[in-house]
Amino acid sequence: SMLTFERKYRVRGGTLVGGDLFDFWVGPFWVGFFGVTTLFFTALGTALILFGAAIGGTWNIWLINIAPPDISYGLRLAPMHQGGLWQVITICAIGAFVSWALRQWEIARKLGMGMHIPVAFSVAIFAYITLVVVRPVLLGAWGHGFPYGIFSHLDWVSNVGYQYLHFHYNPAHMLAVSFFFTTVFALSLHASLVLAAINPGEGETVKGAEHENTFYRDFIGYSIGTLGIHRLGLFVALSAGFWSAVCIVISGPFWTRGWPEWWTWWLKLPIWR
Ligand code: BCL
Ligand code: UQ1
Repeated sequence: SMLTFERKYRVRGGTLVGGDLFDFWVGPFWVGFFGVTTLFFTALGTALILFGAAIGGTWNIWLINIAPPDISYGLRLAPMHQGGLWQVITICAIGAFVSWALRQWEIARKLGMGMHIPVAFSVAIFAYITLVVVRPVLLGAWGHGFPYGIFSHLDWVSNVGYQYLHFHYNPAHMLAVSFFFTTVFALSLHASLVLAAINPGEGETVKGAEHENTFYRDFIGYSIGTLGIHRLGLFVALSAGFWSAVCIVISGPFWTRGWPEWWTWWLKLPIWR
């Protein structure tokens, strides 16, 4: 069944590819050309992950692992059982993620909205592609990609981290982590403020933007505003993803020694030397 407002928005158009061909709904879902490609890549990728698990010697969900090829394969295609599976799964993952972003783009066009959602999701895709394509290509081997598995990817993060002695000294990692924490902080401020405004005491009426602004002006002398907090939130969230991508792509391609050593120039500044 349809929600009351839904029929009004079921209008043709906005597609980037395929014209009217895939411009229809299945239940609540709009299909579109990229709905079909998302489904294709997701189904194929998931089937290959299941196949990889089946030949991997364990069905223990935590231990299932699909590893990239050995470094010795460089940037060539590897045999299926020696990392080729990881390569095809990576292609499927990128195909599915990019299809999903383009589907968001088409739906935003259809509804005459801004492109904030596809732009935001693209930053997450950018971080993923940096991990499994950009950095491996810069280092000359697909074997630098991370393995697909719950415990195995944790091991990869730890091993790669300690390869640079102390990853907390990576300046871009510092920024990424700080932006992640700031994002959580901003959302907790926003969520608690909105819930406080709409849950007044017994007998009081629901409060709106003026009360929200007044709370923060009384409290810290400044209110960023109801639109502003969402702009700030998107900025800090996308910055977290962006600096994550930077922190890993510079580890190896740009800096090969321990990250603590990178700070030598800083420690030698005349101010405190
Ligand atoms: Mg570190 C990376 C935080 C300690 C080594 N580290 C990261 C970053 C993040 C972080 C900044 C991972 C987020 C990211 O990439 O998002 N690290 C962090 C924190 C600490 C920390 C907070 C801490 O100590 C409190 N790190 C350490 C220690 C080192 C260390 C010191 C290990 C010993 N860290 C590393 C290494 C790496 C990180 C090595 C990285 O490679 C990683 C990084 O920056 O990667 C870029 C970006 C988001 C994504 C990549 C997700 C993409 C999602 C895609 C597009 C969509 C998925 C869809 C999904 C499949 C669909 C599911 C559907 C559902 C079923 C419905
Ligand atoms: C804020 O000022 C504001 O405007 C009224 C919101 O909108 C509802 C908020 O959610 C928050 C958290 C603030 C306060 C935030 C800062 C950065 C001063």
